[in-house]
Amino acid sequence: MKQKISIIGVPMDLGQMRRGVDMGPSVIRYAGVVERLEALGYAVEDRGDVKIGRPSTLDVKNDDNLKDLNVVIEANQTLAEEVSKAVAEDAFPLILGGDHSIAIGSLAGVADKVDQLGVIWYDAHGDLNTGETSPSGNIHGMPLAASLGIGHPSLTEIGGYAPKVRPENVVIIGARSLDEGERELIKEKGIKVFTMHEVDRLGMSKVMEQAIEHVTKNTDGVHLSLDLDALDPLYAPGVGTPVIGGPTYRETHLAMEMLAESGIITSAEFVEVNPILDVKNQTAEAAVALIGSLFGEKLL
Ligand code: HAR
Ligand code: MN
Ligand code: MN
Ligand code: MN
Repeated sequence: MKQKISIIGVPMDLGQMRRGVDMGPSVIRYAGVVERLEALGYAVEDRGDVKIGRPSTLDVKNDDNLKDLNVVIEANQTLAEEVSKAVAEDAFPLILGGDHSIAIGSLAGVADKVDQLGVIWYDAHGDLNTGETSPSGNIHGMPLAASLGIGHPSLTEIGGYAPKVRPENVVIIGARSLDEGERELIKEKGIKVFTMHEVDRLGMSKVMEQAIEHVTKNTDGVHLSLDLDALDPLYAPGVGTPVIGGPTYRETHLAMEMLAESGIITSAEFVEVNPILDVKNQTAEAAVALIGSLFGEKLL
């Protein structure tokens, strides 16, 4: 019997400034995610969407450079509880965003159930900012830092504990837009990063071999956090912060296929799909196709 997959939607768009990414879970569902997984023989349970509050006019930007902090905290707290329930039922949590700020809640929900959690962060960005280093105040640029226990306590303590993950158990793949404070943090903590330079130089196959080895060394579960803006905007135009020069659709499929073969992934999220910015739904469709590969779909 294959493991049950629990889908959790998180229609969050307040971690950044481009409206519309709150429709991400909905378009990923319309693109057929449940049917795709069922066709692979999985039992799929859709747990619906986490409720997202509306910001008060007093809460747009606070003194800590953390936009819409209260709504983001509240949603992530609820998400952590939902993910935790799925894990308690031995289901595989598959979280659909929403902007990347929701990774804080996803990781809070999975990390307390495993001793040491590994994380693969597939993203054009590092998401390693804090209120102090962020050029934007957008919390979707901070979730990896928060999960490492770095940043404002109201973010690092979501789920009631910190940190969720240790720097040596994290690998970032596809990075090509890093802020100064993020670079410093990467060096200080010794975080393993395969930037686009390494992807170009080694090829995705070698990158994934090395990433899988790194992230499984001292861990007993691995979370995949896939930001669709990791892909080159040619293949995933429907994202709020596109950065030219990313991995192709096929390279990203290869990455997912290698993760499927390795069998290491124990939870995953697909974030930042914004249908308002998309072209003929191709970013949502890419997300669903990549989810298929992650769960073992083969070309032949
Ligand atoms: N690094 C920039 C910031 O912190 C841009 C972050 C864009 N982030 C995402 N998530 N789309 O990866 O504001
Ligand atoms: Mn991101
Ligand atoms: Mn733990
Ligand atoms: Mn990104």
